[in-house]
Amino acid sequence: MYKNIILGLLSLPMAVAAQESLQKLEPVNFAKVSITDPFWKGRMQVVATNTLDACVLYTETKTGRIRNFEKAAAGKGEHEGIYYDDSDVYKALEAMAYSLKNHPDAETEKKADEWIRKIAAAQLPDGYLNTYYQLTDLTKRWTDMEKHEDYCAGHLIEAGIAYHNTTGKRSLLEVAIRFADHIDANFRLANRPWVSGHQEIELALMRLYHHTGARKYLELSQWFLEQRGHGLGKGKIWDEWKDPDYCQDGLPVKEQQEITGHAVRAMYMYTGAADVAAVTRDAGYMKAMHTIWEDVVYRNMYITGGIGAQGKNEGFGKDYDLPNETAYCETCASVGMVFWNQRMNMLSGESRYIDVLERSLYNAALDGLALTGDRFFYGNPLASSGQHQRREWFGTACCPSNIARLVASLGNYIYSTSSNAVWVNLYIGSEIKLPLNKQQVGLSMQTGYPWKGTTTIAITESAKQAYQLRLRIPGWLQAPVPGDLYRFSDGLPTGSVKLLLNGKEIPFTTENGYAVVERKWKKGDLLEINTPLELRKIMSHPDLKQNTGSIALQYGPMVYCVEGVDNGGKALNFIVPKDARFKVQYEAGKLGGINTIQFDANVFDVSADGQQITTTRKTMTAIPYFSWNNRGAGEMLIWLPTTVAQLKITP
Ligand code: FUB
Ligand code: ZN
Repeated sequence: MYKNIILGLLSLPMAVAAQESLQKLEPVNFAKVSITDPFWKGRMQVVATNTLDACVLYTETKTGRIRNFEKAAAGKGEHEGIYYDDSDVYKALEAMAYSLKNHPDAETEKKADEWIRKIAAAQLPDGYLNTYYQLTDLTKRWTDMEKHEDYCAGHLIEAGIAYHNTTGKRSLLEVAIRFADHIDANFRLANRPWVSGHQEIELALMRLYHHTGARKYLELSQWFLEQRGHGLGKGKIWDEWKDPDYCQDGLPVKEQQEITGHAVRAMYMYTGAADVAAVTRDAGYMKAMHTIWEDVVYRNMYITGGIGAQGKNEGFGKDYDLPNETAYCETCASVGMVFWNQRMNMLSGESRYIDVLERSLYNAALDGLALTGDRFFYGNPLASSGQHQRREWFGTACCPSNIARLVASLGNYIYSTSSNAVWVNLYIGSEIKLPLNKQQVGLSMQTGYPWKGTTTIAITESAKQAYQLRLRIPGWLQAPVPGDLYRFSDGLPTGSVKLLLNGKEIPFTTENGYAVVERKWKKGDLLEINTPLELRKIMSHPDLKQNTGSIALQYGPMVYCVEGVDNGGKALNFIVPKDARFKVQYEAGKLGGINTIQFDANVFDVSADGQQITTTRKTMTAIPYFSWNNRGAGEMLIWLPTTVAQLKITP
């Protein structure tokens, strides 16, 4: 029977998605983008090896995640771990799939195929698949909406699509489709209420809709969104915690105006809502998301692009309440920020969403991954007294495979297209060849980003007719982020972009934060984009009390921090004086090659008996935030005090 479902799907019109989609921009899939970038290529290599090795080790050997599938297939055995652990297997498979595209590797593919066989063997004949309920009490399945059955299904769907895309193998996709159909039949078609306690399935179903062209997945995704905000939730969140806002269920999605609750759940849900809106152009979703996005970025986002200030709900607290040392800023939430902001950019064509995406990507998200690729941060604080340390793995292990899948699929975020334009969103060295408006476009981008502001784009295919290149003008040339949560404190003029075509400066128009150049491009044309990188000092909105009297340093997209290891073991005992001079320099041998910032500081030392303070003028070194904690634990600070009132110094 199942084969028939697949054959049926195959015969569905694959063009449905394209016809229906009124989305402004189309993403260029990572599989069409070959990354050559010195900064990112190394990171992708490390993910393909060390990060995936860690995922395999902890998924298969050091924890029972794969054993759970073996036991479920055998129909006996005790469930090991936590009820959402299946999702980590799926996310690791998704990361493997992306990575196989960039770095083909027979061993990785063999391991993935082996896991997929075990997953498929565990699936029940009715399509249900969840090792927790299968190994505990199947009669209780679908009774607690918080128990992540649909969340795990969502990650299964994403993995199935990714693996199909990369390898052409359908087996995992088929498992995913069977589970999606099980959910559709038992909930949407059966008119049985279900409020997902941990959203994710909405965005996954939209991916399945685009992948298969089957409209029922769009309808199911929309159905999941529409379940929210009507008091239908049942299970721990609703009955025990009495906190529907925790999972964004306090109001119908279209009526929501404020960001609430768990940060990852929120990001995944709004990504799914944006995906639905891209197809349906539902004004309700678009209006709600616009308002909520402003609430996130204008009042609730860290300078690193991290979100979710509090550990107690793994999510949002009060407006402007952004503590630094206890900042939760879960890595997964930053991955979610990348997803959501990409979708908002696709809907609107506005560069400010990419500004936020870039900030989260280069700072809060990348901080989640050690330079070696085999240590991870779950939370990403903005200050440390030395208590923070990346770890090999976590009991709840959502973050490692999430950062792995993000880095491995980086190509998804660089370019997009509209009817007659290629949009360059991120400056990352890469090559693409793709069809655009009945012709073939080929681009080869080289860049010194994020350390230098010069990028060249060489045209590798001559055009038959003119088309546009739309080049994002980084928002950080004008302001740190959209809104007034942060602003430059140094009064310097804002930077501006210069474009040179074949060595000569050219005029350009600007639209929605993109420089637009239209031309009948010839093979060999060379477009140079100069985005001046300058050291900028940032201060916070006065209501953000935790940062009163402090400044942060930014250079290009990177936020900087002071780490003890570069500064005599201390990072919390100095102030930046008004007359401090700053110097930026590239240090090839440090932390894989980074720009460091040297600046003058007044350093305070307390004698061992606590009786005396000495003040010395010293040169301090700041490093890009993402690279801290790669040389052991120690003090770290992003918001640097400018007066002694902010100091907490100890002997
Ligand atoms: O519940 C699954 C994942 O575990 C969430 O996304 C994370 O925040 C962590 O709670
Ligand atoms: Zn996580």
